[in-house]
Amino acid sequence: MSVPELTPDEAAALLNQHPDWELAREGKAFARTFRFKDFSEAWGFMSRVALLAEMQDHHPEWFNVYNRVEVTLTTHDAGESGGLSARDAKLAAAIDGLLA
Ligand code: H2B
Repeated sequence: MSVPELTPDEAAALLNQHPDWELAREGKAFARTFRFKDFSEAWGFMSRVALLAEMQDHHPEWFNVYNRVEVTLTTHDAGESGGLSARDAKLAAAIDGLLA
């Protein structure tokens, strides 16, 4: 099912609200790198994000090496071949909320 993509203005506003994130993939994704004390803390974070993702039925792309977790949010169902949507904005806010 198609989901509306954020407009460039909406994407800029999202970035403004989340200065630790960046637009990626030519504005089609939202990305942040997290660093933790060690692998255990990184994995704990990933477990909590996984629960959020299941609750929201919206799932991150991510890459983990030891204490580093690179998170990329994009909506597969947005636009013609994926893009940023309100679902990404909601999950980014929830992820930031875990660390607040
Ligand atoms: N996650 C992401 N990142 N994008 C989606 O379009 C998406 C998802 N769609 N999680 C959901 C699941 C969809 O495939 C299921 C069937 O609801």
